[in-house]
Amino acid sequence: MKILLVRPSAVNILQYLQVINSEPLELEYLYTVAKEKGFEVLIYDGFNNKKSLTKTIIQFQPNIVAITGYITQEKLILKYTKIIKNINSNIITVIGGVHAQLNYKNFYSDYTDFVFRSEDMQAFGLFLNSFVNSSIKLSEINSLCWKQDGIWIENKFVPVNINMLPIVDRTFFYQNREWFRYIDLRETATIKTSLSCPYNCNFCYCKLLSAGNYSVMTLDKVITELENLDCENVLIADDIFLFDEERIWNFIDEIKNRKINKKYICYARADYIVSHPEQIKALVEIGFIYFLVGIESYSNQELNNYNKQVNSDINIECIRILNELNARCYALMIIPIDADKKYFDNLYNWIVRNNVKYATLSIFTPMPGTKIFNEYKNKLITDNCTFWDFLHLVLKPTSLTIFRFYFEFYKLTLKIYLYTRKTGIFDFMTFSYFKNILWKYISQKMRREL
Ligand code: B12
Ligand code: SF4
Repeated sequence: MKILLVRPSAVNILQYLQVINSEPLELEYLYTVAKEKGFEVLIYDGFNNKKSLTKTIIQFQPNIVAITGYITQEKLILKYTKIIKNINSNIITVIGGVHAQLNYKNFYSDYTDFVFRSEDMQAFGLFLNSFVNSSIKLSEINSLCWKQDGIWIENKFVPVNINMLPIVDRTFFYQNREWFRYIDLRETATIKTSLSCPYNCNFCYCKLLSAGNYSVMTLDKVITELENLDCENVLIADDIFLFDEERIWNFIDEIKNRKINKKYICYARADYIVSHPEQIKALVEIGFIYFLVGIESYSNQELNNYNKQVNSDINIECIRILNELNARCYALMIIPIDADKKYFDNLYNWIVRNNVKYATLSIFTPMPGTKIFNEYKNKLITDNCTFWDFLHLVLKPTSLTIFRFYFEFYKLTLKIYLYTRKTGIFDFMTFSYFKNILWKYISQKMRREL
């Protein structure tokens, strides 16, 4: 049996800029499981593959196509399933991934055969085996949604521990390593060492994954993965990597003992950084370079509204500590929907005053699956899933017109870009870089992607 694993193409121009282009680790986990079960497997990475999906299917002739994706790709995934069935109605279509986990019903369609609601790789293995071993019952597969006589059946969802993940087979990454970069860090691999997050910020989708069950990978497994990883730069894709003080000290010791020499990017909270300056110094010494910190806002009122449990003084101190260590504090900021012109100006002044050298702006966007989505669901001004990229308004701004809000948002984004440019991290974006990106964009559009 042949299995094709698909990450859909990027759906907006920003993605084409490829300032960040991440390894499709989720597909590599599926690949590992399918290979281990003895199937013939192929990864199709729509972000990067030059060939169209249609051509790939016709040539590879898979029996099963498993698709991952995020909210912005919801319609595209559904379109893929239709195309697949039109090519060959016998091909089995399976959908999974973070968006499907909490919004699985959105994928119930005539062209979808199965939807997975969990991270459980053993369940995926069992699912594949069920096609060659008739004693395996679909009803016994954790979190699987499947159709019986046209009716969708939802198996029980049992949250899993991250330690069930297999040692990932990175053949795909090694074959295509030049695709994957993190800003100025070329050839960046991804690892994931925890599921969900123990905090409770009310806008957050990530903490709801794995049914909100926070689990961490044993340090031994993490260190072995890093030791065997043939790549200098590593994105640690945990929602929060710095949580357990003792685990992080042990991590630092092990990296030193085993002489692992890499550069790291991780997500962290400002309060952890402020309360562990010595540990942060030690992390910087072993190669931590980017700290992606959910600063969210300069206003205490906003921070309270988000239940961030961090105040503005802590945020400022966090930026100071990281600057002093010459680490890069990437401030993740949310623009509230009631922002007026003064808010945008104040934010820029705050960024400059506090020497925030790196920042990204996200427009406040309630994510389907979160509690706050229900609060806002009647106020949405669009149902276009591609707008859920934090760069579009999905709610009507309350202090500015839509046009003026976008104007201020993109003006500030540009100002921050120009400010950050001085640090040199965007120096790789030369004229020929943009030329290549534009060419990739046009050629992908010309073959109409599919
Ligand atoms: C790294 C990252 C990226 C990378 C891309 C990574 C990638 N592999 O494609 C970059 C920086 C480019 C990116 C961009 C975006 N991202 Co992002 N990203 C992440 C982050 C931090 C980690 C993802 C990761 O690498 N996980 C590691 C893999 C191994 O874990 P996994 O995806 O959960 O996969 C496991 C299971 O889900 C399952 N699985 C996955 N797919 C499938 C498929 C099948 C068939 C099966 C059976 C199982 C299965 O198996 C895997 C192993 O257990 C997550 C946060 C998070 N908690 O997930 C946000 C996150 C996924 N991103 C998000 C969003 C919204 C975006 C953007 C749309 C907007 C933005 N500005 O960030 C863009 C759009 C990108 C696109 N696809 O078009 C949201 C998605 C929410 C949603 N409902 O879809 C998240 C959850 C963050 C958030 N703010 O809530 N992102
Ligand atoms: S700390 Fe970060 S990942 Fe955790 S709930 Fe808050 S925003 Fe989400």
